[in-house]
Amino acid sequence: MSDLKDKTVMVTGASSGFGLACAKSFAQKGCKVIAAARRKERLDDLKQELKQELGEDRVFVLPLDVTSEEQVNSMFDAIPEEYSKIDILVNNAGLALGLEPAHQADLTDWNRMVDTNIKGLYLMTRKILPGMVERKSGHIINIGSIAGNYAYPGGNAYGATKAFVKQFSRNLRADLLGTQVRVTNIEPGLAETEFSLVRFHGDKDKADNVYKGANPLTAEDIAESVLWAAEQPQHVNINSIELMPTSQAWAALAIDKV
Ligand code: NDP
Ligand code: 8X3
Repeated sequence: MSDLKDKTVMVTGASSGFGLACAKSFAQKGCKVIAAARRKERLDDLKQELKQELGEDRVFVLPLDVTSEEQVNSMFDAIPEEYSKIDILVNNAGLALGLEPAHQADLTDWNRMVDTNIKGLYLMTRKILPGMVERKSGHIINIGSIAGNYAYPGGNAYGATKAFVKQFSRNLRADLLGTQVRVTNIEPGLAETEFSLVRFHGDKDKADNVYKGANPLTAEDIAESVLWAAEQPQHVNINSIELMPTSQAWAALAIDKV
């Protein structure tokens, strides 16, 4: 196992769900964490909580909208020198919006998913990768989804953005051969976070209903798989991890009978 102590880890979407759990887990392992998201107050709370728990400050709060090329391009102006050599990037910021069939879906939702899950992820990667290649060390950990592997009704654009994440991760590996930079795609299934609340535009009853009785994965389960991939010895690259709750499995293909 590789020792993560004193590694610098940047986590996007650290204000909630998987990103929050990852930021905590990496800090608890002795890493310096750049916690990035749009909701700064939540990141400030995370910083304070970890400072109290660990007895030292290991979090740099970076307010960031990953869809903004300008913000991503200028982010190193705000990041202090001691956090500037990023060893691990967790590209986690992302969202699903809507579950309507394609012919009824809201185009604004589709645009936001593409901007965040695809463009945000590649902007972050393109910004941070050159430093990793130069240092001949680094790990990009993308948060994909089972939705990038299997189709489901209403998954339309969301699933397609996660299929991008899957193939982009593989293509990065192809480009990075010989650089020592590792790439992993984590592909979770049903996990209880604010994901459904966002997907259903704040409808809490609808969101709660997704998880009721389902015994879903937790954000901590995902953080554990992210950490496990990061802790592998340098000669081991975990290409992907697909995980689902035991309560989730495939169903038969649908047939429209007349
Ligand atoms: P949450 O809604 O709990 O967290 C999403 C995070 O993404 C928030 O911290 C949010 O922060 C951040 N985010 C969204 N848009 C932006 C943006 N433009 N710029 C920066 N940060 C942004 O959901 P999850 O933790 O569940 O989702 C995390 C990732 O996991 C997503 O990529 C999602 O697609 C994926 N996933 C989720 C699954 C699930 O069932 N929960 C399963 C498989 C994959 P803020 O709003 O403060 O900016
Ligand atoms: C989230 C998992 O199945 O709700 O990516 O799309 S799913």
